[in-house]
Amino acid sequence: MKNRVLKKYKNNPVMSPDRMPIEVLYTFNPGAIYHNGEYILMMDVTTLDDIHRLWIARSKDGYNFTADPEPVRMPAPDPFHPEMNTYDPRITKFGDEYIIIYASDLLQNEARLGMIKTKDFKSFERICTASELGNRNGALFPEKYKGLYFRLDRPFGNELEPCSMWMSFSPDLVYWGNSRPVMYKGKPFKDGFKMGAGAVPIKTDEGWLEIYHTVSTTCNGFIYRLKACLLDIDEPWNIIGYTDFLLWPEHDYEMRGRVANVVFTCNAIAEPDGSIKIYYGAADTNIGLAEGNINEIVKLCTEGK
Ligand code: BMA
Repeated sequence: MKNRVLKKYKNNPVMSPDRMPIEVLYTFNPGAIYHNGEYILMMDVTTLDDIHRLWIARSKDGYNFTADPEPVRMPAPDPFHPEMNTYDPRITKFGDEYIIIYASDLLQNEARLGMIKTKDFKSFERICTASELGNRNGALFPEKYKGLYFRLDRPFGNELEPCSMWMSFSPDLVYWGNSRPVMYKGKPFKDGFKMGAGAVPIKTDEGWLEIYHTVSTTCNGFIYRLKACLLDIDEPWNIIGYTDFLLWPEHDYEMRGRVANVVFTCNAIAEPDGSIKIYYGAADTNIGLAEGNINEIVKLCTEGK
């Protein structure tokens, strides 16, 4: 691996269906955070009934994970949105709580943003369903903007059509609005048919660092790859820098599975030594780990703008 900014862990994947306590179809796209001496992966796990469930795996060292015996016990459903599939969770530490925004489907592609919270990753409480139909890739910032919660999100109509990354604001996590586009095809890229938030943004001296996915079209289907951008601290809907591709599918575990040619992230863990860990979904089937250095990624963003 030449001089890559994000280096894939040599023993990838760190999680795959064969390491689960029961037979499952896929393990992918985890939210991830370090809590109480443990790396927590909140994974998408597809069970044999083809339902996507949130399921936690834990690790002391960040490399060797053990899945819980059972999926997350979700709090009682929203009576107006009795979700079936739950996937792509993004975990934000806010005070002494963790707020999780995830895709909540009645059926595939009837997606809304679900929102739950926990203090211990054992019991979970529902906050609300935080969007109308047709929204995914919600990532809550870990602090408020001028007194308001704010998040990246991704409204879409038909998921086969182009869609982009937006930002919305809320006084209370329940009512969201003042929405605006952050990034779309042409702003600033020529490529990227679709794009959406990946990780919960990380605050740096230069701006909010966001690792996100872009989807390119080929004559043989989509390719999902990761890039990074920097968002202005004072006007966070403004992109002030961005990189080329940082992570792409190239190995068997990233190119064969439920959906081929996909690397996708819902997390980036900033370590105290300035390094970063990204637990990424690979071909919607496995979970890989890529590591890098935050300053190097920020530098690439500012050089690339
Ligand atoms: C996106 C989401 C992700 C998935 C990706 C590739 O739209 O549904 O969960 O990893 O497609 O299939």
